[in-house]
Amino acid sequence: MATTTSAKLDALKLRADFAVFDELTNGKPVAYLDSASSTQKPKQVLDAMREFYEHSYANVHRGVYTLAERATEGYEGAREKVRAFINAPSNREVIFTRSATEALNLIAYSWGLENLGPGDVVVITELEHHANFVPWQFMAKKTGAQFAHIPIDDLGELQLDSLDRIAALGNVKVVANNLVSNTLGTINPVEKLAEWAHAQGAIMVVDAAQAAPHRRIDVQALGCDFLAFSSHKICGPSGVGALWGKRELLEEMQPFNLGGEMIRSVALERTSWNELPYKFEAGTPAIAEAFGFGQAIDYVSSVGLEAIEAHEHELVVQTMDRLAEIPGIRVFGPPADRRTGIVSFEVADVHPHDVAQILNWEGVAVRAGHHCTQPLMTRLGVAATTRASFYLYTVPDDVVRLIAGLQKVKDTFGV
Ligand code: C6P
Repeated sequence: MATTTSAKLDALKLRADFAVFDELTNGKPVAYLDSASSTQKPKQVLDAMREFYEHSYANVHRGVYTLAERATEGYEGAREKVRAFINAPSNREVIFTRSATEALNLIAYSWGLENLGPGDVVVITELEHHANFVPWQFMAKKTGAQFAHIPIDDLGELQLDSLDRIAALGNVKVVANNLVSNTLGTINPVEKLAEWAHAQGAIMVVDAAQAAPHRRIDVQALGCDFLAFSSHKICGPSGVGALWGKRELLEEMQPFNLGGEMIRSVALERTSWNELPYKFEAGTPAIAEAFGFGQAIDYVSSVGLEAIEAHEHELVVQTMDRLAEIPGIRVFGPPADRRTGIVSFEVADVHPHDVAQILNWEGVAVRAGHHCTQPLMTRLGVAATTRASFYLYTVPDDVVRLIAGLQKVKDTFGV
């Protein structure tokens, strides 16, 4: 594995860290083009987790014995790695959750229930993942607030000239947007939206699930109030994610889950809450998984976020150039320089599930479906797309195999 941040990464060399690339699936090596859904895990992360489970495992924050202290150190050490990774001012502001989804629900419930009401406006976008759409839609309904969206243009980019119209609807209280769209790869102007949100007296919630693994994140530079992402999309284990929030907001919020660990004292008459971040971490957390999350952050940081971004950009250019040469293929979303390593497309007259099935026979793994973005599918006028997505271990040959597989799809269907 690379140990220094370099301008260019060597994906072929990095693949040695991932056992799956040495194996044959259905007689073929896998061209894994579904990293936006979840990434493969390097042996450095898996070995470290195994070592942790074998030699440093106990519950956290509860025991005074050595194993418990080691476990707590591993868990809290991971919190510090997450903090540094997103340049958060304090690790009290970093909360471990089960996932980005749980982090976004936490904000919608704990902040939304207390702060939204009739006359208020909740603003999301037309390209939100359901995880940052449904909780806000639900909370708007529950509190009587309006639910408004920022539309996109035909390239899948936000139409910011709609903001004045939205501001006229009422009291804008929250703006929730993904930094990178999981379906189109669009890089969204979150800094601008955060400025606008604050000018309205609103908070800015950033879903960074598809951004944090691929671009350097700095919550202070983004100017947001909350940011969420998951470990499993960044070479870490599933079952753990992170929520960052501004301390003053987190301090004011009610807890999301109730039970052990999140309390200061409990009596028959009254219960009081623990300090941050524990107020939001009820019960036994995903201890070794949080530790593994920290190890994954070390892994991708050692490769370098700039190198990952540049590598994926080259793959996107290669893919979009090749797809443009194939008649009957329509690529969705913006040009390569305004997207990350995600390419969604359709093959005329072939259902995306059939495309994915035939690609699978060729050993090419892609996702087909609505990608948990049904409002976006409606805007694009399709029920589903086929999506190829890249990461630090993707090589140009994977794209060559995707293109060859698509030719097979066209031959099979005679289109
Ligand atoms: N997107 C995809 O294939 P979880 O599942 O909680 O780790 O992440 C949810 C989520 C939130 N926001 C965005 C932008 C996402 O892309 C995702 C997960 C996967 O696109 C699975 S649906």
